[in-house]
Amino acid sequence: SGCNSESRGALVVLEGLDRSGKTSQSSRLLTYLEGLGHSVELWRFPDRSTNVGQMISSYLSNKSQLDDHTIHLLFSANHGIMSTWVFMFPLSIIYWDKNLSDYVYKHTFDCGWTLLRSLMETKLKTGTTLIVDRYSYSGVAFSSAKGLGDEWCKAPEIGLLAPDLVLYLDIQPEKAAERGGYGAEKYEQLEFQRKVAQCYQVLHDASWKIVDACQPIEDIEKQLQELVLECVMACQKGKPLANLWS
Ligand code: NYM
Repeated sequence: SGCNSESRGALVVLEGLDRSGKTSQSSRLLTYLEGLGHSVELWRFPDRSTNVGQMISSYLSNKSQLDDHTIHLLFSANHGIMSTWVFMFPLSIIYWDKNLSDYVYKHTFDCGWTLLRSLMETKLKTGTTLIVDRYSYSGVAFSSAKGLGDEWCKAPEIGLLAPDLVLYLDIQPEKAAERGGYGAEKYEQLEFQRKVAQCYQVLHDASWKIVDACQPIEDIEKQLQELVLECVMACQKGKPLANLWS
C-alpha cells in the first residue's frame, strides 16, 4: 500500500485541559504505531525550543507579562503566522529536501504558517502519521476563555490543515486540579480551566472523539489505539485533506 499515491499518513491531534494526560498518551501512541511498523512523528505545541517558544515559556511561568492579544499571536507565530525567515531561502528547497525542512523546523526557527502547512502536507503525503500534542484548538480555547472573540482567535490560523482526528481527553477541571504538578503554570487555575472547558465545547466537530480521561491509563491507551488505527486506515485509503476553520 506504500506505493499507492492516494495513501497518506494521518493528522491526529490530542486536546484537553491541563493535566488531562495528553502528553503521556501521545508518547504511548507514538510507541504503539512505531511498533506496528508505521512511519510516525510526535509534535507538540507550544514548541518551547524556538525563540518565540521561549517567550511563551517565560509568560506561562509568570516571568513576563503580556497583553492577551499579544500572547495569542505569539502562540500563533509558534505554529501560525508566516515568519520573515521563509523569504531567506527559496521555498523550493523546503519542498525539495524533507530533511532540511525537518531541521529548520526542529532546530532553528518558529515555523510559520506557510512552512508548517507545507511541512505537514509533505509528511502526510509521504506516508508519515503525525501525532500532535495540542493544536489550534488550544489557541482558541485558552484565549477565548479570557474573553477574546472566537473568530479573532481563529483568524491567524485559517487554512492550516484540519486534523483527521481530534482526541479530546475529557476531565472535570476539579479532577485535573488534584493531579500532580498542577498550578505550576499561569493557566492552571481551577476557575480558568472551567472556562477553558466550556470554550473547548463549542469547538467540537465530526472529527472529535471524546475520551473519558479519568479511566485507568491503560484503558484510555487502548481506546486511543483503536480510534487512531481506524483513522490511519481511512487515511491510507485516501481520505482527503481539509483546511482548518473553513
Ligand atoms: N496554550 C497552548 C495556549 O494558550 N495556546 C496555544 O495555542 C497552545 C498550543 O499553553 N496551559 C496553553 C495551554 C497550556 C500551555 O501547554 C502550555 P503544555 O501542553 O502544558 O506545554
